[in-house]
Amino acid sequence: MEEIVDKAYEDIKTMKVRGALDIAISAAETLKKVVFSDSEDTQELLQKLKSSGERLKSARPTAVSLPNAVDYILHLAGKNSGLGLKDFRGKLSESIDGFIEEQNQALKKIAEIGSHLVEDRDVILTHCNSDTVDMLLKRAWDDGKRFEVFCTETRPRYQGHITARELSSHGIPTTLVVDSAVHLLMKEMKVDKVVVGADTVYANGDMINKIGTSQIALCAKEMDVDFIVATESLKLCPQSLLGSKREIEYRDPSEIISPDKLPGVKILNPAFDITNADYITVFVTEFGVIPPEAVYHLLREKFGWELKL
Ligand code: RUB
Repeated sequence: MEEIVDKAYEDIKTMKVRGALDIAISAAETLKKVVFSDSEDTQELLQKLKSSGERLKSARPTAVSLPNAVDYILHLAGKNSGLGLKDFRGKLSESIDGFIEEQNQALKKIAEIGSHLVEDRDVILTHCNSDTVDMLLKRAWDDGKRFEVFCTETRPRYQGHITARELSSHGIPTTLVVDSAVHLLMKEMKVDKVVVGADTVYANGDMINKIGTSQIALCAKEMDVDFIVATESLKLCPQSLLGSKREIEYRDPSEIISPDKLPGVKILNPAFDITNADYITVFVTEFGVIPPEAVYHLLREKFGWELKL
């Protein structure tokens, strides 16, 4: 059992599994495996689920989808802790399947809703790689919209290459640019919309996404370009209602350059940044298109169970 959890932890930490939605689903799948690990009784299994969940949560600190997925599953486990081992396993594994299915449905719904925001001849800019954004753009293309997309390469891990490959192989005209080309591009290529994903969305409508996102939002604001965030409600941060700290992951400097190549130079590698709500036009969620001011209400509705803890 420990090996399964260790492997999932490593895969998330080393970004073999990456993207806020995928890491949440991977944690859920791992906990489902723990549900069927050797245990004497429900209480013992509950403890294993709790310790495995804590370990998985610590793999990456920024995307709230990860702790949300784990906390939700542990909440369900706690609710069913009065059941005998067999029933507990059956009930919890079914609920985990339900949770994963819900996320897949949310992804599809966002694509369906977000497709309406894309117009013919749009020039769209995206950053990093978001499954949610990819799905939305592919859906818009399948719905007959004809547009083009610029992808930033997204230093230092180049997730933009994944996006460019995905969209281009779907037939969408796609251009890759360096991250620092954004300001120029908005003017010269007349970008109509920025569409990005999210790792964490706060009660006040601020959001965290890949490093560089907030700079793009600043440019978009200056150029009067719509800044659209496609996000499942799983990325809403319930703790933000209680004033939680915002944690930005700093990754190993060697992802940027081998430190021996620059002796004496400190290298910083922040993986995410915070975009202020004022710079966001709308969020596209599975519940519809909402302005940043409406995030608070969605959060309260969705995470009622969490806030009672
Ligand atoms: C990925 C990233 C993505 C969000 C949303 O960062 O910032 O934009 O996670 O992705 P990393 P999705 O590559 O460091 O994980 O829509 O797939 O959840």
